[in-house]
Amino acid sequence: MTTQWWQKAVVYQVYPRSFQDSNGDGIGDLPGVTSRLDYIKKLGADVIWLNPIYRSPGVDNGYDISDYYDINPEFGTMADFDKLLAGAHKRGLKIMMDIVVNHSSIENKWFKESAKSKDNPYSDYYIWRDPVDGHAPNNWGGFFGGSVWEYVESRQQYYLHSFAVEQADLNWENPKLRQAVYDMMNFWVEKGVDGFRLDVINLISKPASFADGQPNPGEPYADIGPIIANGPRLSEFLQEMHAKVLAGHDLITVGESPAATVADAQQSAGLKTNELNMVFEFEHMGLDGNPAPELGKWNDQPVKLVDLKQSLTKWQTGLHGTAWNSLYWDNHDQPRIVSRFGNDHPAYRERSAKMLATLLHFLQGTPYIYEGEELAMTSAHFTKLSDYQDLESLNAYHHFVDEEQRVPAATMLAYLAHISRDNARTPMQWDASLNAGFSTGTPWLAVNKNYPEINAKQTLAQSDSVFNYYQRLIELRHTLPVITDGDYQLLAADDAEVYAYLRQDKAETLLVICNFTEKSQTRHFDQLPTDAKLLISNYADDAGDELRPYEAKVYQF
Ligand code: TEU
Ligand code: CA
Repeated sequence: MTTQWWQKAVVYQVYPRSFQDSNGDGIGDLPGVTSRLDYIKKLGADVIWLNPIYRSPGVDNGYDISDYYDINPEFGTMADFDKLLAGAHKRGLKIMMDIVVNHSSIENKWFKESAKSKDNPYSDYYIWRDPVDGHAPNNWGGFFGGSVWEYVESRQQYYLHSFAVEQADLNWENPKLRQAVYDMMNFWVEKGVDGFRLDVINLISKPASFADGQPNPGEPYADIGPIIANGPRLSEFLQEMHAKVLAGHDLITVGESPAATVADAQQSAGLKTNELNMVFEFEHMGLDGNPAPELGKWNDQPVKLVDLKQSLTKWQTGLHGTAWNSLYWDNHDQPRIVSRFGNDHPAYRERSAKMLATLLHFLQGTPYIYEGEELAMTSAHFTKLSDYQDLESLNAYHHFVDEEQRVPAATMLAYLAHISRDNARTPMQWDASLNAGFSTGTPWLAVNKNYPEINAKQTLAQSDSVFNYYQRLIELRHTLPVITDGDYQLLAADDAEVYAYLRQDKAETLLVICNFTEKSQTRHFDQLPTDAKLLISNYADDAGDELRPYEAKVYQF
């Protein structure tokens, strides 16, 4: 297969709520994004992924859509969207929409109709089941806690919701629902959007059997995630979506795929399977230590470098030549990477952020940069529960601390400060003025206190900035074919401090070396010829076999 444009592209993720407020209501909006297009262009990214901007009651910050054909009034109007799209296209930037079709809001017309009776045109748009012995149909528990079943009097039935009660799962077994989804996607394609990020798309095909699962330790519920991920008809549905929406358009597509294995991705993101271009896999996001399995994702443990190497290597070699990887450290669901895998102490923040960027941006795949990552913005590290807005964080705290007394409040707050989704949702830090230049009103989520030191204006004035480093990484991806096409070889798999790998094609080799610690390390690489060129580094000079704290360097030969 010849190289496709999206295989050389870099995507910049904009979380509209937190990017730029234009009217002082404390909520980022579409005119705000439009006013910052030049900034994204300056960075050098090719595509903007916009988190959901559709009409929504906002239970899960837009992942609960009540009208797929309309814009959330908090963000603006369809005219504002058209301006944003035109402004992006004028600058050679593409726009990728976030499509949420595993579930919709219960405020959606589809659901309101469906809930009315068992025989109306929408009755099979959702997953309804009769009670069993007066109870919910099974013991499945949702991503945001509690049962996945909610009873509705008018139908005397339960509907399934994998996430919040207000997010009802759509019934993909129903061909009419599928056609309605494709029609909606085609509406956006006709508008001229350039691609789709498909929210939890690998959960759409539910299993044939709705039998009980193995409950979690200490819980009445079994996690629905592994039960519904990569279901029996997923491939069939994606191929149908390809035929009815994607085929014949030169779009970029990425399917968010929790619990996907390499084999699943070879299918969903295969180079020849006619499904999606790539998937977001989660393995490297679940490696932080797990001190208490009964607390699910909640922890405050660092990741072990050897585990990270193993995981990334498995995906690099597993998909090479057969499918395509997406590369990410951060998004709106994860804490800030410099605080998680790097070191956000002022002495090491910029250096370790550049090191992490180096590691990721020389891998094979399409890199995603989450707003503020290019400034090495840090996790919010909130200290009080009242600082949080995210329903996943709040539900987990109430469940584990208040209801179950399974963990002391202070410990749970430490876990939230480490891994809560709100860590990355604080407003973009533009400058040192009021509210970091994000809004003249009160921001919907507190601005990180470090904004006077960490902000775009300050960064853009600095010649060796993290921003500037990302610019160079993007440029290198655009110009060096080996980054896109070369094969990958891990060096010293058991080294717990230094991550090193080779990228190689017929013409050249790159050796990438990253010191993950705040100590100097000495490493010698026999592969390195004496006349190799230092391509990029986060230090001003080269100390040879000595690797200084968080040093990253790439040789070309
Ligand atoms: O996320 C799905 C997902 O699997 C997780 O990242 C989830 O958000 C949670 O953090 C698990 O611990 C997607 C969206 O990215 C997320 O923002 C939505 O809340 C979710 O789907 C539901 O639409
Ligand atoms: Ca606003």
